[in-house]
Amino acid sequence: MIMERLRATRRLLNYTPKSLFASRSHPNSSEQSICRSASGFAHWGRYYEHQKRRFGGTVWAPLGVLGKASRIQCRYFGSVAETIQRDPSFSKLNSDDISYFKGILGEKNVIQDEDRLAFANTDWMRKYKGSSKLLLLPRSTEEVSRVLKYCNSRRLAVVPQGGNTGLVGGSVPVFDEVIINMSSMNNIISFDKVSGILVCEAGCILENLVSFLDNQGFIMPLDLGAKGSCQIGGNVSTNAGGLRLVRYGSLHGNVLGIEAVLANGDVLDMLGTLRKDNTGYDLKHLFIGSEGSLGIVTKVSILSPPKLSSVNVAFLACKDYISCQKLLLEAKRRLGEILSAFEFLDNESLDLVLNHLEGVRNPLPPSMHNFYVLIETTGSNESYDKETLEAFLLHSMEGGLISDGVLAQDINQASSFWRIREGVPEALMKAGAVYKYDFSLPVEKMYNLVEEMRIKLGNSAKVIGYGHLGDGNLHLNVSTPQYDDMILAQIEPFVYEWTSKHRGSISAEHGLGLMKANKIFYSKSHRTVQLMASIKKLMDPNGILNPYKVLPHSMICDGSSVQT
Ligand code: FAD
Ligand code: 2HG
Ligand code: ZN
Repeated sequence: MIMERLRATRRLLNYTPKSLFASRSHPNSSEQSICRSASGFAHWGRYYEHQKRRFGGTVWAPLGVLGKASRIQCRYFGSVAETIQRDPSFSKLNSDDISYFKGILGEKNVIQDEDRLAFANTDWMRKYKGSSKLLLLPRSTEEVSRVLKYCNSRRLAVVPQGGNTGLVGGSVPVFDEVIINMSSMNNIISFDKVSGILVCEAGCILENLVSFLDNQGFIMPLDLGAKGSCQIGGNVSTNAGGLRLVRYGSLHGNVLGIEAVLANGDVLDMLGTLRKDNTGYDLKHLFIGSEGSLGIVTKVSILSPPKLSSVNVAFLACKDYISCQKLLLEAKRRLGEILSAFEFLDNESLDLVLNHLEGVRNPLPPSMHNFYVLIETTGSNESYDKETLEAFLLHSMEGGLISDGVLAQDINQASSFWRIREGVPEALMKAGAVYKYDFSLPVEKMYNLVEEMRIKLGNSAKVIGYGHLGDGNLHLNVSTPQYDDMILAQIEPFVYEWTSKHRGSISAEHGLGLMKANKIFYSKSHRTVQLMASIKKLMDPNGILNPYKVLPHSMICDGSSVQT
């Protein structure tokens, strides 16, 4: 036993990668993640072509069920087993509308091409599909304002769309809503090297901002697997969490200002660049996480921390979930301010990645471990950071919290460890149908839900658990060969009731979108939701912005239920 421990400890500290990691290249190589690209996509057309390739050249026709029935109702697989009616108060698009939009945006930014529409109508998971006949690509705030003003006057419903990487069906139409995609608003407006404040347009792709800041010696306070496609406007609108929230906090803290266009076309200039500003209600927070239901975010100012030179990444194995929890506590205590990520995945998640993603290998010798933890430190003093991390690892190994582990010796190894963690959503997509849940739960209870779900589903599905353990955020995914209502009925409402009973949140970071609009009461009181509905009514009286999403549609339509 002691010999085994010693061997494991040696591997941890003297990890020599060559045999295992011969083929990996730069962390941003296109193989890294489905969504990564070194250059990003400045233009929607290129973006579309890339995404089309990514999905194997398939362009999807709208769901059969949306055919003749689409005018009145639609039904989605997965998490929305209920029927949704098209709101009859919305107008239908006509040729005058198209001419008007062409007049504002120019012919080439008014897209009616079927292939491109099929793509924009379909979400990343290929689970939610709308039947919009129009995609608009505004290039300025002024254009967004004119488009919305017109849509509001005509009662044409719209869907704001960023990189379309959302996981809750919020970024695509439910019926025939006009899609307003922000990818043509992708300019960096200013960067202040003294304060680290970046001001940019909402359509900037996250990875492009990361590259820009990297050249300036700064970083984005936000990082996620979808960075090669998602846009900062989408990130702000979903209040995306991601891989480094444990260190840099949420966008509510990092976003200093926002410019947004309201449903009636009014432009709200809240694009402050001040760290401190207590003049009245801080309305920008309403737009952070409101998923396009209150306005379209057109510009953002964001505080970026300086880039620090010393980054270390360890990939560790733990025998049980209790050890993962204790390791987290130790990491917080012993690594303190240099801890920049604490991610976990269970054995089933790792298996999925190894079985479905090419070129991904387990850096540990094949042996049965139940859990894996990825720890990253970021600091400014290389020798101090390394010593601190190594001392922590040795201590944890000796205390039995870690059963095995490897410490990356260079950037390629570090990125190959990250690839394992970031690759889970992609591997799930390749495995078949997936029921995706994103819970905030007390860390000590979190994994019980995965175990209970496994018992409930038996052999009929694979249940996997992973996520941002450092933030108490569990990604519970149920993977099956195809969608099946019987499986869904075993998962829901069970998982929501369980989460509510443990005072968790049914959406830690992905939002509510269409998937969970009617589930909000599991996490918020009736009174709170009523107030939200009143705010929505005040800001978007005709309900044209991203209808059927975020809040229960009945509360938006029924005037009596939104009184405060
Ligand atoms: P979209 O998907 O286009 O839109 C998302 C929502 O925001 C929609 O409701 C849309 O209407 C609205 N919206 C978009 N742009 C605007 C705008 N300018 N103004 C107003 N509303 C707008 N999420 C996390 O939080 N953490 C993760 O770690 C994470 N990892 C992911 C990994 C993968 C592989 C994938 C596919 C997704 C991941 N996500 C994660 C989910 C998703 O990437 C985030 O929600 C992201 O912030 C969405 O950005 P987007 O530009 O793609 O927005
Ligand atoms: C992640 O952390 C994303 O990888 C996606 O939030 C989570 O696929 C999921 O469930
Ligand atoms: Zn996540």
